[in-house]
Amino acid sequence: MLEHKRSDFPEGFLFGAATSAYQIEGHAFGGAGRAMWDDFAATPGNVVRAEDGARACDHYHRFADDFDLLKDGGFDCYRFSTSWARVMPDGRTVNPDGLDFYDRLTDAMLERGLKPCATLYHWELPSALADQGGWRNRDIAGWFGDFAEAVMGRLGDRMFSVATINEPWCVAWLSHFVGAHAPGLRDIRATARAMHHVLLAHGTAIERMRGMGVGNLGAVFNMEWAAPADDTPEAAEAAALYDDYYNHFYVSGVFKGRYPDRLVTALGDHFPIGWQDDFATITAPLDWAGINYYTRSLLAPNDGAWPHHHAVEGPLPKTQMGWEIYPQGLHDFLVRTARDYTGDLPLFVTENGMSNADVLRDGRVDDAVRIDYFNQHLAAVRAAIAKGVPVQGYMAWSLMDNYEWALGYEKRFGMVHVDFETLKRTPKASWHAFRDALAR
Ligand code: IFM
Repeated sequence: MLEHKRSDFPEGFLFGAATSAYQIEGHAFGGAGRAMWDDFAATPGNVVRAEDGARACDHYHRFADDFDLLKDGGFDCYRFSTSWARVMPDGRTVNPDGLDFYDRLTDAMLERGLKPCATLYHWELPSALADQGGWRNRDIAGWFGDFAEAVMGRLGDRMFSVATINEPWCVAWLSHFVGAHAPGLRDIRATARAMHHVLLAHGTAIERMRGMGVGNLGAVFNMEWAAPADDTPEAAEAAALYDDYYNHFYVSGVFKGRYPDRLVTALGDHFPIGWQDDFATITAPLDWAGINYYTRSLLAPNDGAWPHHHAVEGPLPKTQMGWEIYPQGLHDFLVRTARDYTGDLPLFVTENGMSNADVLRDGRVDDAVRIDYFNQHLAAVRAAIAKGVPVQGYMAWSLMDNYEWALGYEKRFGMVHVDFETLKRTPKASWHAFRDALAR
């Protein structure tokens, strides 16, 4: 059971669940174009068992039942994403079937009283655009603006909120520096360009949507608390650098119109020419900001190449991902983001949750550890609200088990269990716990 109930939160506080297109829809259905994740997964060694999102949860055909679960659970809103490769298979030309699908999805949400919270891009870049350099190519800002206009030209009148790009750190760093996500590059120059272009594309889309009269526009940042592994100055510096390139870079660009000094020093030679002139677009005013939060990292210095640090294993209990459970970080990010960047702007927790090796037994999944995780993180949200931080909603990741990118279907984040053979859905104890809490 959740220790919190709806009435513990301010009037109008929204509870929701989040998913993303490639992770649940079934990318093979409905005429979607090839996406860079199809290519990445087809490259041996990139994804566990080379699994891809071709079928995923088959949400494409089962969305009505999935939305019934949200409604029956008492959720207020649903955070979903619109696949670029589905709407524009070649990255530039609209596929009417793709827009029709999101139109049906929107109406099905509204019919059930669910507020649609769209995220335009959650990582399935059309392969045709990846072939032209993807996030390394400055033209992506205009391409993304066109995509935003196409999608919101059709859906914009019915969205509760619209976010641009999910988790810029993952789009840029994880995918171009670490190489763990598509397109799987390990290239500092590609990284710096992607870091800047992802923000330029964000701002361009905001300007275009604002021009069309679409309202309640925001951005979603993933944040990981960065702590020194010991109390040496070197560990403190390692954590500060990590904090800069993981957390500060994107919010600083969007809300302050500048990048942290450490990163300008380290990456300045690799940013695209004229990057200093783009902040008028990057800082396009927003109506809200979202934070995706899961864990923290402990950083220690090392003698290797820049960024001269490595993460060490922490002592706290861990999820199936090996991520430490550290709810204090969510509280601290909410407080810090409002204090240093967003002020009175509404904040939303747009993702929070844990993967667990859930087992379906006698038609039930007893995910007590996940309920405990939610309990701890909802307490962190309440503590931030008590300090005056304007948090207006919380969205659990995820509605259902789905494609966890390079880790395939092995890591289960859902409040609803999915049998990936039969695709049968079974609400877990955590879904029942939310249903109970949201009715109280
Ligand atoms: O599954 C992902 C999601 O796509 C983005 N945020 C983190 C989740 C868990 O890793």
